[in-house]
Amino acid sequence: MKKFIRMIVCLVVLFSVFNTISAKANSKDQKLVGVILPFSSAFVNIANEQKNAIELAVKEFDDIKVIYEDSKSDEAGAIEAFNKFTNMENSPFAIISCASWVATALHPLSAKENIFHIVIGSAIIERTQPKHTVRFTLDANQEEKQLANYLIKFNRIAIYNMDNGYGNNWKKTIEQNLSDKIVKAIAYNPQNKDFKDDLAEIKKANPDVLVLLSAGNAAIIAKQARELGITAKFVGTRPIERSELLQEAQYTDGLVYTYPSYDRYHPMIAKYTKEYGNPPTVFAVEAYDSMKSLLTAAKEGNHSTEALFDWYAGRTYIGALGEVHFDENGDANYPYMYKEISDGKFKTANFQYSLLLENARQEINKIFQHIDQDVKKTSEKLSVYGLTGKEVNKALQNLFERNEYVYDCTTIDAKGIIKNVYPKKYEKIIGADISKQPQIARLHKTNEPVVSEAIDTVEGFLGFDLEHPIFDENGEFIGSLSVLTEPNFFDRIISQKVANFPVEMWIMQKDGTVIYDVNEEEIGQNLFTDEIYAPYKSLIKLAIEMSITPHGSGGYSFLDKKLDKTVEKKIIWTTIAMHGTEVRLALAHVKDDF
Ligand code: COI
Ligand code: CYT
Repeated sequence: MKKFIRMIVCLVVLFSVFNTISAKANSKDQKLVGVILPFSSAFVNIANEQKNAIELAVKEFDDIKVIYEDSKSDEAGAIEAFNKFTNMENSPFAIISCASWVATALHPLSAKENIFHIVIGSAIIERTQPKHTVRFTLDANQEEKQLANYLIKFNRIAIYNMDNGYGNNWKKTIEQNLSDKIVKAIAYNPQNKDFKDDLAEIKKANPDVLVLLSAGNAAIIAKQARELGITAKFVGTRPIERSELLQEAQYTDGLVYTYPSYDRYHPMIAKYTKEYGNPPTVFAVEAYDSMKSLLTAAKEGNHSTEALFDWYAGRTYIGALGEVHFDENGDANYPYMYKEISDGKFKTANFQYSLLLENARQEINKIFQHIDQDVKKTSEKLSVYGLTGKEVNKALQNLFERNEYVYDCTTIDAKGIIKNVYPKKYEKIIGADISKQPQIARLHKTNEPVVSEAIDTVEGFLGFDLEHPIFDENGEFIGSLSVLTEPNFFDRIISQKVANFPVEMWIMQKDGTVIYDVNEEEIGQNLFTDEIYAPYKSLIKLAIEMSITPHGSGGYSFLDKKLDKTVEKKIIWTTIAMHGTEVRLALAHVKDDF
């Protein structure tokens, strides 16, 4: 009997335990969202801005409740706030939180509690759990690549960063990529008001640029730095665009920083400005998009963590941030650009167009020069070995393996017949007569190295051929050594150079042929003669000017990046020249994007 009672008690206990577990897992309020913001902290202005923007988004939906909790200034505060939500009898179906350190602290907890989690204002997150957390902020690694493009021109970099999960991790990222240039790095408590001692240390290191990984504090820091006689350029990141900086414009003037190029014409921007008296920063823009997208997903019937995560993953969401692409991990990607403080305002930095164009030109040039020197050296070797045979095979293979942008290497005889090729898999082109290709004719005439224009190669694609003549030991011309660039040669270089900037680059030959564009359909088309360009008179006029002028700028109207609608574009161009062939490298951006 005793045994029986014990068994019953056991069962009852088990049952009730099971019941509370399952009750807890199920009792989510599908109308309730929890929001955790750093109200009692140095970032109170950011928190208030986010709250305002969230209220705007919520107004567009019926019957939604939002509860705000204060994460205060650190991880402990955030966890306390999170526990308040999960201990509720009817807990929120989703939680939105701000700040990198909060994101990293709450990410494993939201997975454990199986609650859907959105993070905003979080450039850093240490992800350990799949499929629970969606992030609206671009990762610091991405932003840093863009910032580094600018920082690289300085020689003595000092870093002054907030001592938290944002500042410390961002600093590490810069250190990883530019370590040999860093002369000083100090972390500061964001609650401080006096930074003079640290700044005196920084001054001693004599930096030519001071990177401030800061929010509104940057205003006082800039003031105290200038008063101490620090003349270094100020450089910042996304959280630095705070109104405090304009109040100290005489000290912050010239600050350059990376920032999202969000949609300035989105109705949310005007609505926010009207409602709250100040224009929003990207913190509000992100907060608005996060809440609006979440409530849209919920309205479509998604409430479980899994369904919500899947709604975002792989999606391109169009909101106030512009076009936001979420990858499979739940991380957002969207364009950033350079901004600067000038004339007391936050402005799009004009230098970015020429900087990006020049960087791309130099990169393409450097690769061409490198290949060119290698082809030259190899062609000299072949004066002993000739055009075929074991040694030639080896030389072609080595040349190929040293140059990642090369599609194949060939030897061509004095009549213009291909004699040998590496890789061997293309051997069916051996014997092809390419004497009619203009660069071969030119090489035969001058016996000088050549670079072709875009040619229909015997390999079967539109390619570029770089050739050096081969002379035998008596100085007789016996043929040439050729390398063909990969079909995606320009794309591989340029897509990296414009990555995440709201600009596009294209390349035109002087005869009007488009030899590179993000739209593959355009490659090989001629701007002067092809039908798709005919309706765009301003573009044709510009192309004519480009064909006769090595450097310049202008404007035209044409289809946007996705060939959807006609937009006004601004453009600058420059020239890449190699062995008598010139092409125009152009950078264009939509006027309205800034
Ligand atoms: C970030 O962590 O990415 C932020 O922007 C946090 C902000 C409160 C400074
Ligand atoms: N192919 C090649 N012309 C071609 O068509 N490999 C060199 C030159």
